[in-house]
Amino acid sequence: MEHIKRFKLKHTLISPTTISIAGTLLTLYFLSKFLFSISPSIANIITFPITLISIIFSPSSSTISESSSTSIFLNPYVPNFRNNPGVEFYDLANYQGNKDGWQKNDRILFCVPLRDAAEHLPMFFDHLNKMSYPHNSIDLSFLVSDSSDDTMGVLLSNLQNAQSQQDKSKRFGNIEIFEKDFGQVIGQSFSDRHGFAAQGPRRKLMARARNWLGSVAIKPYHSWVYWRDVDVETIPRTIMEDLMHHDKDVIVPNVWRPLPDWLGNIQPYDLNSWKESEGGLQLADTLGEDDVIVEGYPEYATWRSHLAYMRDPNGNPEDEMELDGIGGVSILAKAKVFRTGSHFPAFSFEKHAETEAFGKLSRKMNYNVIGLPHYVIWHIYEPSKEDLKHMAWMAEEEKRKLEEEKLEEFYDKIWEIGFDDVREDWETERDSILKNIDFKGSENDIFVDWSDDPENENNDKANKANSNQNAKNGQGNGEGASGDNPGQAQYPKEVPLEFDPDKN
Ligand SMILES: Nc1nc2c(ncn2[C@@H]2O[C@H](COP(=O)(O)OP(=O)(O)O)[C@@H](O)[C@H]2O)c(=O)[nH]1
Ligand SMILES: [Mg+2]
Repeated sequence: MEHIKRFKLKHTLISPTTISIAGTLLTLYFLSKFLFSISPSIANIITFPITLISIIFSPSSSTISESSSTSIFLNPYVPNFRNNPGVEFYDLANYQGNKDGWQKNDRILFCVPLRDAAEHLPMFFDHLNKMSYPHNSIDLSFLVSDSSDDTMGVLLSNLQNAQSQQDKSKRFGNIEIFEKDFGQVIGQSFSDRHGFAAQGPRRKLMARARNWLGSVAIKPYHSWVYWRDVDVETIPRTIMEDLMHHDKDVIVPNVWRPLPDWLGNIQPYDLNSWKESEGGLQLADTLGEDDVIVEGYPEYATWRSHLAYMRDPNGNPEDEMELDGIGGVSILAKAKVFRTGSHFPAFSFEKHAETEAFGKLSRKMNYNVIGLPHYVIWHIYEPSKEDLKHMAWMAEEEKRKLEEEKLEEFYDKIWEIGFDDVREDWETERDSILKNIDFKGSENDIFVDWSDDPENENNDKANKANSNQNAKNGQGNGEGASGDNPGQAQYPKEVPLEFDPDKN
């Protein structure tokens, strides 16, 4: 692990014992300037020993920024603390934040608040390890609060992996972990966190957590402070440089989230980045002293322009938009913003709290607060309670359909095995079968000749008996008894009604 002492910058260059050397150097310097105006090549020969000596005398030359490395000549007096062990000296002018900080060794304090974040940490570290900003110049600071999962354990093992990488340039700078519970009782599920009533208290508590973290972690040698939530799914590896080169006091990207297909694919996520509106100001006037406006809820119609909705997928990622309130998923700020007193209000500041109030407060302190409408990072998708219900219903539907399909398949098999499909045969045989049918039907009597039956005699008797009976009942003569069963009345008299060839 890199050690912070490495970055204590020049403060012992001129002492009583070195005063004569410094005097000589200064003389040589002015001489070289003079010579340079006459002949640059002669001047280079003279200035080379000066450069060499200043490198040797500087205890941390590798980390001195461009502006500071020349300050020996611009600011000759630097107090000497060599004989005061434990005293550190920082010229804070050297940590203002350069727009090309990755080339100037600007140190970034990277702050991450964590709660029940174990499941997200591997993804988070994956992004972290891929970042292009020089890792040695990034100091990581975590605050773990109110967690019921193994956030701390997972954090430690991921840090261990990161800091034991063979390639030392991949290791991060100083790392600090703070632990403090704030008694957060609002659950960490999507619906718990995003219920309307939860917003005010939750935002105020988160503000306290951020302030604790930021205030204990920031060191004089930090030029930038970057705030990042753990649950970002997709983010460019150049995020630091992409934000930094805009050279703004406070800057945020646009934050969207992916959605499952059935919900429409993608959606703006962070509605906390916005530009103030007349409607918002009027609403604020109607609210109580401690109230906190939160965006995205019908209870508070503000009619503000949200950074999220300004996005054009084909828009220029460099485009900037002035903001008043900002979200906290990914904020890059110059360290001086915090040093001069801006912070995350844990109370209602202009009817806002936490990151939105940080934006407003920073504006009030004349810092510029900027959003990038077409430069997008992607928060994870977490299903709400409604989404979970719908997903459960979809899963049931899918199961039901599968069972239905299986059943259909089964019936198809039974049909194939159990029945011959004779529909085609019927088409060809129908005509020859039907040709023997007497379509005139009941108009003609059908005579059955039983004369060659050996039991003819018995049948004859039976026929006669039946005929007599039928005559008595009025059947068989076409009159019909009730009219309910006209077909029966048209059987020929010779055929017994209940004739059964097996019995007779
Ligand atoms: N220290 C601390 N971190 C928290 C707390 N609540 C959330 N976080 C972390 O703060 C970041 C943002 O929280 P999150 O719940 O994702 O916010 P949302 O996406 O705006 O709903 C994440 O990294 C969380 O792990 C808390 O009470 N204390
Ligand atoms: Mg989140």
